[in-house]
Amino acid sequence: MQRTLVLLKPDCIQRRLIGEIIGRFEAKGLNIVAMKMLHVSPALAQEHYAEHVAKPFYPALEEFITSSPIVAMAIDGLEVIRVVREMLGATSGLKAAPGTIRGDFSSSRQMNLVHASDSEESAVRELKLYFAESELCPYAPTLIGSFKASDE
Ligand code: 3AN
Repeated sequence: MQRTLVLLKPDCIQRRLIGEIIGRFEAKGLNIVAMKMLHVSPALAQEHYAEHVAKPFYPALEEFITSSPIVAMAIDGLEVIRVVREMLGATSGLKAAPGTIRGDFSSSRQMNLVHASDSEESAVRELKLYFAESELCPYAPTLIGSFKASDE
């Protein structure tokens, strides 16, 4: 079992795609174990995008991610870090394959709707930025037998 951080970014909220995109994670059988709406501050943006802070595109990225509220989620599942990244598709909506979230709904590299952690290390770091341990609500899904075999 793994846990990943997923953010529905300002463009997702502005375009009224919250339900559509959460629906994809639910339909896949993943477990949403925490969720909240928040406004990302410049300080949180700098922590979240630490690897990009020094890059020329960072000011525009910070302006975008702080422009409207976002929805943050913690999602559990088998191999969920890779599975969710594959559900999102390539970073640019122009390159993301049809059938992926970005491939179906985005035509932009910046307005690409959703962020998800890209490794176990990033997931641990990013989950702590958005959720206190006490905000996580892990639960045993009663429908688990309809989503996977007992030895998977
Ligand atoms: P992902 O969201 O797929 O993990 P990252 O972390 O490489 O992609 O990029 C995060 C955000 O940084 C992108 N959504 C985009 O807004 C911005 N970004 C990344 N690379 C570039 C680039 N070369 N030029 C402009 N913006 C970029």
